[in-house]
Parts: sequence; C-alpha cells; structure tokens
Amino acid sequence: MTEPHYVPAATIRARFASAMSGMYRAEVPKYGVLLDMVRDINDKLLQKDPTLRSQLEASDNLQRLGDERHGAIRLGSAAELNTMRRLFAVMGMYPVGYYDLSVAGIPVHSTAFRPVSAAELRDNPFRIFTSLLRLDLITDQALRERAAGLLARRQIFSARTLELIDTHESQNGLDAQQADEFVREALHTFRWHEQATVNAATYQQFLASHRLIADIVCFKGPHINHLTPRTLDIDAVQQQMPARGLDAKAIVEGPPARRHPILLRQTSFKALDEPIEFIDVDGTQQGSHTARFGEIEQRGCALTPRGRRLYDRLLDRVRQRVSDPAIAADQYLGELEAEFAAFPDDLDVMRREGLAYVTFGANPNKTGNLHSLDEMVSGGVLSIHPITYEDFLPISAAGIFQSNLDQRETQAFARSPNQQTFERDLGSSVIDEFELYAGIQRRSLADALHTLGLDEDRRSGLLAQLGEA
Ligand code: OOG
Ligand code: NI
Repeated sequence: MTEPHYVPAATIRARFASAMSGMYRAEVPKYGVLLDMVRDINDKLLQKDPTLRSQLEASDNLQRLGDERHGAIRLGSAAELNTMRRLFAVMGMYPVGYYDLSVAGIPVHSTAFRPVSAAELRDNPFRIFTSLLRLDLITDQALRERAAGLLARRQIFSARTLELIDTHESQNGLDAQQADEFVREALHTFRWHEQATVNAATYQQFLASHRLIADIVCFKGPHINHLTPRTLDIDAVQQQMPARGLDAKAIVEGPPARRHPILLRQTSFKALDEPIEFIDVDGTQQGSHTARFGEIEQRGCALTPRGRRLYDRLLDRVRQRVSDPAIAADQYLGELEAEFAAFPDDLDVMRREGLAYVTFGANPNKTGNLHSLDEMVSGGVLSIHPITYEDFLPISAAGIFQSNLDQRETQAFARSPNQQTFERDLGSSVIDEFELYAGIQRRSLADALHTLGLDEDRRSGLLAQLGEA
C-alpha cells in the first residue's frame, strides 16, 4: 500500500508531462505553433460534432485529450536504459512492447514507457518511446569502441535524481516535496544541450556512419526529440501545416481515414537544423545538428493480434507496390484506400470478427436475450466503445525516423530482433500490449454483466464468448 501522504504516480506523471511540454515549447517554438493548431482543430470539430464529443466522453478520452502527449528519446547504453526504467516507474510508467527497428535500417530497438491500467490512462496517458542504440550493429570496430567509450563516460542523470529514485524504491512513494524536486531534477535529463561532448571531426565520423549514432553518442544526454499532441482530425492537420509554416512530410503514416479509426495515424514536420558548439583542445567550433522535429497523431481503436495481422498484411501489399511513398504520395494513398476496403469499418463487426478490442457498458432498462453476447450488443443491452490504441507501430516509427534522418538510402542492417538482450539491459521483461487490452476488455464486460444483475453462471458463460482473439 502507498502511504497516504505520498503523491499519486499519476499526479507526478501529469506534472512531469506538463513541465516537459513547457520546456519543449521554449526550446522549439514551432512546437507551440503545432499545439495551437491542434487545439483549434480539435475545438472546432467537437463544436461541430456533438456525437463525436459524447463518444469520446463515453470512452474516457475527452478529458485527457488536451494534455495527451508522447515523446521520444534515444539512449546509448544498457545502464542508461536500466535507470530510465526505474525513473519512469516513479511516474507509474512501465515498458510495454518491443520494437525492432533494425528491419528498417535503423540501428536501435525500443519500448514505450506508459501507464497500463484503464484508470491510470484516463488520468494521464503520457508515454515515452524509448530507443536503445545497438552498437552490435556497427561494423566499424574502431568507431564502435569510440562510441562505447564516450557513452561509458557520460552520466545523464543528476545525483539528486538518482537519490530520489532510490528513495521512491525504498519507501514505495514520494512525498509532496520529494515529488516536486523529482519533477524538476528529472527534467534536466531530457534537455537540449547546445554543446556537444566531442570535436567536429569526431561528430562527422559518427554522422557518416549513421546520423542516429551521432545524435546518441555526441551529446550530454538524450534530448527529447519530439513531443506529439493528439488530434481528432489528422487530415485537417496535414492540410493546414504548410499554411502555418510547418514543412509536412509527404504522407500520413498508418491506416487510411475511416469512419471508425483504428490504431494510429501520424504525420510530422521536418527536423530543424540547430546550432551546436563542438569542443576541441584549442577552443570551440560552431556547427549544426538535425534531430528535433514535430509530430501529430490521431489515435483509434486497439486491434487484437488477428486485427493486427490483417492491418500488417494490407499495409505490406501497399508497400510492395509503392516502395517510396514520399515520391509517389498520390499513388500510395490511392492504393492504401483500395487495400483497406478489406478491413471492416464498423465497430461491432470488428468486435464480432475478433479484430478489435472494445469496452462494454450496461443498459439495465433494455430487455432481450441474455445468453448471447452478440445479441446483447445488437439488442442494446450492452453498448460498446472502442479501446484507444496506446502504443506505436514499427513501420510508422521507421517512416518517422527516416523522414527526419535526411538520408534517403538507409543502411542494410541484417534483420535481428533481440528482445532477450533488450530485456536483460532493461532489467525486466516488457509487458505484452495485447494482454493489457484483452484485460481491459474482459474487466469491462465483467463489470457490465454485474451491473445487469446476472448470476455467476450466466456471467462466466458470457465471458467465455469473448474468445481471446
Ligand atoms: C522515435 C520515432 C518513433 C513514433 O511516434 O512512432 C515515434 C524517434 O525518432 O526517436 O516516436
Ligand atoms: Ni513519435
């Protein structure tokens, strides 16, 4: 049990997310432009569409929408990843999912730290996509050793942050003063540093090997590289970006526009070229570095493993025909629409076919057959709502990485997922996202059946009809 005077993890998380947003807004003014645009578009849409508003309210999404963000960082070593896991635990954020980006020519593998329960997600769904550099994929041995040496020497956490993480673990919580201090101190780790830790020549060597390696190895810490707000209409965002002075990427990543949105659709503006000071024995040298960008996303319904396989298959067919969407955007979007006609665009059909996860609500004043889950839904005894997808998509993530790497051709790393090594470095296993969604779905049905006053036998019979997709 958490002591009563300890600050709830969700409160620390919300404060941290808000402090990070403030810091990033000051560091990257275009992020402020993007936030204003997303707020305008969301407000207008909610005014125009009261049905959407009540749907969002019913699925616990309306209240969190304005504060909802995800960020991303890239770490250099196992030790950094391990401490980062302990740091995020203070805020009730746990590693969910394993993403292997080597398949897309990017030498990292990743997880997303995020809250996991429905209640915690409702309070504040802040997430950080966290990547770890895979030095094992760098073939140049001298460069690999150089990188390892630089990474071993840096300390990305302040001494006080480390103490507060220990305190959190030993007393199982932080009091008000400790929580305030934690937010202030932990934020430093994610700051931008205008000074590199290397000279310009070393930076160039890493850059030539892979831009991402330079970004991870040559700086004091894992600067937050984007902070993404959630929009209700990503096509409007994509269309309005140029007029607001934001250089939008060619296509929106993810599924096409639908009546019932699924998974995640994302777009971004190009990374900024920012001034950097390189250090040398005889002084400093001015240069620049391109890492930080702006991203916007629209979140839809979480899919079951079966739904996800269908999504992957359809997207793969499109990608086979259009290998570079950036130079054939119209063709890509046309093919995407055509392929996804095969993905049912009706929430109850998606549920029945075991493609999507939903939550159930009880309507005790309706009567009807109480033996069949499908009939209870079609008769309105049970209402259904989409469960929001809280995670990421590897192909979209690769597209986002690539559109900001500024190098057309990506390197061919052998496909080598290595979840075991990742989990060893992390110091724990990653949570399976599908189990989380299935658990939320099952609990909501159990609660709804309880509200309807059904006896134990009837309830377990209906729960058995959920299947485990
Ligand atoms: C992470 C890119 C992935 C997303 O939204 O898929 C990501 C990075 O560039 O470090 O944030
Ligand atoms: Ni992102």
